[in-house]
Amino acid sequence: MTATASASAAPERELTDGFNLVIDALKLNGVETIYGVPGIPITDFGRMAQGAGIRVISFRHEQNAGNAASIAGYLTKKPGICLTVSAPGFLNGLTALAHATTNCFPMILISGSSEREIVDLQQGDYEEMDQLAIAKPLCKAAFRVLHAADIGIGLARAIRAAVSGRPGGVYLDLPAKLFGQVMDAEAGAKSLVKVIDAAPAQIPAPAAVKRALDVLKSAKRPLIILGKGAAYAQADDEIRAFVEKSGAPFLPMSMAKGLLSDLHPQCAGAARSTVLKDADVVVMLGARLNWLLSHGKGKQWGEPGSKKFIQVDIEPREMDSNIEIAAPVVGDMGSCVSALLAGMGAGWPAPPADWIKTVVSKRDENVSKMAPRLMNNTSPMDYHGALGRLRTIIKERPDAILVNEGANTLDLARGIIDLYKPRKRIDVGTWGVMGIGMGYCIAAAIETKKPVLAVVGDSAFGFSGMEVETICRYNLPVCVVVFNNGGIYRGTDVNPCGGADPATTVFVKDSRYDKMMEAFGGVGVNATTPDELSRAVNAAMDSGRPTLVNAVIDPKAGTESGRIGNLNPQSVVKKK
Ligand code: ADP
Ligand code: TPW
Ligand code: MG
Repeated sequence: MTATASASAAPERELTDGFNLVIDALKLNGVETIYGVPGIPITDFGRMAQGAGIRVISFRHEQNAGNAASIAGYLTKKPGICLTVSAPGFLNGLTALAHATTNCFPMILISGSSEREIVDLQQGDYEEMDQLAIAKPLCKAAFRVLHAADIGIGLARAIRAAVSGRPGGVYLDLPAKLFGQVMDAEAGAKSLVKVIDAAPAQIPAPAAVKRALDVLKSAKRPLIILGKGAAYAQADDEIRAFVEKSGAPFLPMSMAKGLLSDLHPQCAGAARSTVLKDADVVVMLGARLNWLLSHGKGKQWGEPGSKKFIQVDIEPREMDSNIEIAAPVVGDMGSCVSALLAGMGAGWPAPPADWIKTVVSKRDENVSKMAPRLMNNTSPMDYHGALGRLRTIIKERPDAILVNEGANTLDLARGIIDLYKPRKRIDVGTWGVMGIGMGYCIAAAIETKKPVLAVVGDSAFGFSGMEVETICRYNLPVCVVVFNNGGIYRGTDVNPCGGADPATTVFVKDSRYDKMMEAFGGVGVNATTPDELSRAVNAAMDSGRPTLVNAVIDPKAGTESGRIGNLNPQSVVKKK
């Protein structure tokens, strides 16, 4: 172009496009990390996002990226972002989106999609699928953006839907064509929306607070149950003050462990059966009366009608979901607990001393019964010997994040490993789903910048095991301990008809999962005794190097379905 020609041309308008607008919208709303898998139509988007300073973590499978995003949401109270390609990538991410919704974790699954015109006429586009329709029943909200000018609003809607009220998974569908749409840069910038107060406080009604305090005051044997909704809310100081002022024993659900230390004098974790059966007033803080609490009924809960429930939850429809709630308190945890505290005033009466004495003596009895089992150094290891060592390691490193999945590996670790600080334990959650392990490790390391210890069954590990490459690639401070008992629940099953095929629940004997980590440059250790296990994990936690310890567990040590064998239907009419 000559100087004359350029001087005479109309001044060029600056342009932007869908790629840039999505990135600008994410950055404007404080998104720092995206978890995903690249491919058409989002490869360039991932590159550009990285170029724009967003951390883009590339996984080996979308389900693990989605699980990472979901737990990032739980740990930070900001929606975790998962980015996938169309149809198959989207479907791989969908399990995690549904998991996030079920667990009340804020997450946004952003998927590229094919051309609407072709999809709707079912003309066979590349990776054709009506993704929006498929996502809808599995998440809290689902949106599609068709015009570049709507990207700002689309993302704002997704963020607000994910974190306000009861948090959950949100699907955001971005068709390939959208990314390439061009518009005037100034108009584009103006179209972006910064979400103000994405999760507004929800103040409980004073009458509801008073009703709850009246019920609590009437209690002779009060109990407080802390759930992961309470841990999520980050109202740690208020919750501690409320529990301490009430003087009631508390029982943490698994991911609420550490919200108040498991060694807190009021912790009744080791007296679970006693408190559930004998309490007369139960305060539920951010926990649902679902299968994990036997729906609030049955033998575990003592005589029918023997207790009254106070429930604090942000979701009004949670009340009376399984049984009658005598005092529903609807609002966000921080506001509700603060209102309860204020209403208690000074001089709130302590619960009757005999109740506290009963709970404490049961707890201490159970703890001392367990103690010797945790100190054994036998080989092959049993769960108690191995977990006893890991319990000490977490005690010495209360800031570490514990990731836990499996059956026996899960149930026994939950009971044995104490937690001391809020949101340090993340696990299989409401579904008891296998496969959260490595995705959770990666997000926990990235979001909290703290060392991560994963305690996972050999079966559980297999669902996300390939992500050890991701752990090595990003050089994350993650130590994975695979409890290798050679199978699902046990490693001893045999094929009932004696054929060449192995039993359905067993794996290759004497597998060496540690070699997987070595294959990608990390540290692998084979540990056959609790002492060896302890040395290897301590070294990993000190060095921060990606490590996998293959912990050889006695194949006979576990039980079928771990602690939930009662939910496992078994045929009584077995044919020969
Ligand atoms: P757990 O599995 O630990 O028992 P659940 O997942 O069953 O816990 O229950 C969590 C509950 O917490 C849900 O009913 C959810 O609506 C509620 N919740 C989530 N966030 C908040 C919040 N900020 N304030 C109050 N309740 C919340
Ligand atoms: C997505 C069913 C529950 S627990 C488990 C499976 C397959 C594995 C238990 O073996 P593991 O632990 O991990 O070796 P251990 O110590 O008892 O030997 N698919 C999904 N989720 C679930 N929950 C299952 C299957 C299951
Ligand atoms: Mg196993």
